[in-house]
Amino acid sequence: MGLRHVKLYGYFRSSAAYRCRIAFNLKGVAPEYVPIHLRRGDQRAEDYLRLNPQGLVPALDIGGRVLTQSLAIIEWLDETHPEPALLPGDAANRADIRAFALAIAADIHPLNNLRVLKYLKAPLGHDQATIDAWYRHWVESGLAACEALVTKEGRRGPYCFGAEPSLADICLIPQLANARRVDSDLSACPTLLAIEAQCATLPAFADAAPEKQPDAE
Ligand SMILES: N[C@@H](CCC(=O)N[C@@H](CS)C(=O)NCC(=O)O)C(=O)O
Repeated sequence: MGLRHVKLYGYFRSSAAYRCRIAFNLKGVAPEYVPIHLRRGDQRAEDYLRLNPQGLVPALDIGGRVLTQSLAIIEWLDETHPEPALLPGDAANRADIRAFALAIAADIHPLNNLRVLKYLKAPLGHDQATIDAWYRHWVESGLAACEALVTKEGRRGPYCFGAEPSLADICLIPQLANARRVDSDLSACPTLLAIEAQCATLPAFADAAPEKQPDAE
């Protein structure tokens, strides 16, 4: 089902936009997709900065009003389209899901974002091997902690926190895709990899993959 007047600004390889694509697919609604070419620097163009002064994707134009930050966009979607719930369960379960999502979105992802990696190269002058080591370090240690979060109190699978995919799975799958791009060692994360295999069986996840997007290169 199309979502009239709603536009999602993203980039095929952006894991934050990928989170939003999965969430929209799970809800069965499709905003118009507007690609912003991050490698070319389109996120810093004046027109785009008017939409998102942070110069980051995603942004969601809901008709004259623009929402930013993937988790805020997904919570807006969950509140306006309650089924299926992306934050299911009781208050403690929802806190677990939010904590896992933030462990990725607030603690892992920002350290490996494009603008941070570019800054390490210039002006700081690090070579590509050092930058890749930085990336792998934060993603491997961060995901090992996420593995502990989903196993800490007796696991209720097959998804991160129960029988249905939630905001936690929505954040996990794009972060694993990022980790693979720099050949990270994921051997400390067998449960996360099993969750990934489970998510891959759902078209909502499979159709949101970077290589399936119209701007994929
Ligand atoms: N916390 C933000 C992160 C957004 C973000 O960092 N987006 C990246 C792509 S995944 C971006 O636009 N990077 C552009 C740049 O670094 O110049 C969110 O969840 O939406």
